Amino acid sequence: MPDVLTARDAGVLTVTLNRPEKLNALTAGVHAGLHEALGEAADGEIRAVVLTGAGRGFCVGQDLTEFQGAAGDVGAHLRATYHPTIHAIRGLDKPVIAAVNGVCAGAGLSLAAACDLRIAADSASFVPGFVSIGLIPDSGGSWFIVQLLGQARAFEFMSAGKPATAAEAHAMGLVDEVVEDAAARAGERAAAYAALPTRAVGLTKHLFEHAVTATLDEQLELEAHLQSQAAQTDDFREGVTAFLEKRPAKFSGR
Ligand code: LHQ
Repeated sequence: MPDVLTARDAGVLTVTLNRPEKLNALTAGVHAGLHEALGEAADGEIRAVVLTGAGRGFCVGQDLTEFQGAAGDVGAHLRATYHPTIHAIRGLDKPVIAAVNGVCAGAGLSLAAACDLRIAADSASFVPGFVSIGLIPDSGGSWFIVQLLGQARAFEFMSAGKPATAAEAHAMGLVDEVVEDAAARAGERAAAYAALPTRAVGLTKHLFEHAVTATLDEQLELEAHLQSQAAQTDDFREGVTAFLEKRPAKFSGR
């Protein structure tokens, strides 16, 4: 079986990390599969993406057996494999929803944090991981987790190394929803996104990403620039026409 599976259902692409016996630890093979899957997600017919794990784990980060004996140049490994994955998720102009079906640790936690939404199973757990083996948060973890939790709580969580339950993760703002079946709920959320004006959703993602480091004037300018693009879409025309005709809009994603 491939290390990463993809399945299409209408406008939704589900990407499943598929090393269940190793809780979907990330190897070079998983990275290659993930890059390919995220490339498929860029297809114009895909309007929302779900990222999940097979079995009882979401993803436990780097497969530590690849670093047995000698770690080698970890920085180079991050740049060559993890950074493109994180950029692919953030650069995708459609929502990526993490269905955190089970344990999520280390770079797996960073991966979930890089997604646009996180739906956790009530049985999921969130393991900082890094500090417990003498490492620091990587794969964007030091950026996304600060965005989600704020600097002080992010430091407390990531430096203490203590796992959080799904309920605790929800309380601290790490996950958006806790449900019994994360994949089913993430599928529902993705299907709802796939019926929305996809370009507007993608531009909103880009706009909010930019807001993190922008001044107000820079943000006002980007809003004006991107709104011009949104106003050129079929979905804008359909949205206004449907409103005026007092009927539900049917958005094509174009
Ligand atoms: C694993 C792993 C794993 C391999 C479970 N590797 N096999 C570092 C370097 C370079 C670049 C990128 O970034 C990073 C950052 C990282 O991501 S470092 C890795 C951070 N992750 C961890 O430290 C998690 C290590 N795993 C654990 O602490 C436990 O497995 C947890 C608490 C996640 C789950 O515990 P259990 O539910 O008791 O499951 P288990 O420990 O029995 O694991 C099941 C299997 O998965 C087991 O294999 P086995 O053949 O013995 O059944 C584990 O060895 C394997 N596994 N994590 N990261």
